[in-house]
Amino acid sequence: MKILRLIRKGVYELYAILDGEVYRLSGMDPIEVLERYSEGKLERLGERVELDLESLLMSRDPGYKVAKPFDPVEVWGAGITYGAARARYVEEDVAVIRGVAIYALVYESDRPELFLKDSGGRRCVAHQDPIAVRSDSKWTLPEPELAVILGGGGKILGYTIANDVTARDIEAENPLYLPQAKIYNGCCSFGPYIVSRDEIKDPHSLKIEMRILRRGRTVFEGKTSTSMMRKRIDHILRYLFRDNTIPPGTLLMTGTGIVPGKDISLEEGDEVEINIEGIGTLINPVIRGKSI
Ligand code: DO4
Ligand code: MG
Repeated sequence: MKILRLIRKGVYELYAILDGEVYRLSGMDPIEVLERYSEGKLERLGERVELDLESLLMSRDPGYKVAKPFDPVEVWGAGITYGAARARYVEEDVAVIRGVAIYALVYESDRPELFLKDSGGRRCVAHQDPIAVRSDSKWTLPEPELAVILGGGGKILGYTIANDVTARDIEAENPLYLPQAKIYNGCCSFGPYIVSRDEIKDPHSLKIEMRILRRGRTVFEGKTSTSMMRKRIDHILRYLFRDNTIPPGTLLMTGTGIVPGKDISLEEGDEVEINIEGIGTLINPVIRGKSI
């Protein structure tokens, strides 16, 4: 099952796509739907409707807007889970302290890097909404990541696409500036779909592709696979939940394996396109500075 949320006339509408049919689920919460579905207790799927979701996702229908598929209580990020991220941070001498590259250490250690990206999800935006470059950053990059939606008891309910947008210059200046590099208005996007857990046979074998478009021209493209993740999702989750009560309805981003260099930075007017096999495509325009 896939879940998609739209806004029509200012009101949220929740849709489920199952076996090629589209159903409108009135008045239901997306996490509750996923929980019930995972337990085989979603009795009725709601009324079947004829909707061209692909056109809606490209925002060609002015009557609808794509919303975040759910409102996360918390958003967490895992860092340096891919060798490509380790290599880039080491090559750029990020946070080398007394001769030790802390990003190489964290890649090799059992304990993952985990950071709180947002609480309440207000800084995160939906498909087709603008992500932001901080007004005081000259080098900001997108991070395309597989993200998991967590239910009660830490159960994985489904998967989505996330963009962990990061002010790389602020992050590189001093490791203690990480929260400012990671957390600001428009620092994250996710969606447009949630794909239920049963539809993703192996979350560790999904192709990920990202493109940055500038005035319609591709100025960066990269690809990876979740098979390149050094730390498995279950392993990251064990650390996330250790002595830490994580509420149902939390989003965990699992790290990036596509890490552009210093020759590219997001600019106002760019568009970032991320595709994850079996999940879909997340597209966001870029602006500089954002109020919410
Ligand atoms: O401190 C660095 C975080 C890196 C990150 O967000 C990632 O690897 O995805
Ligand atoms: Mg990241």
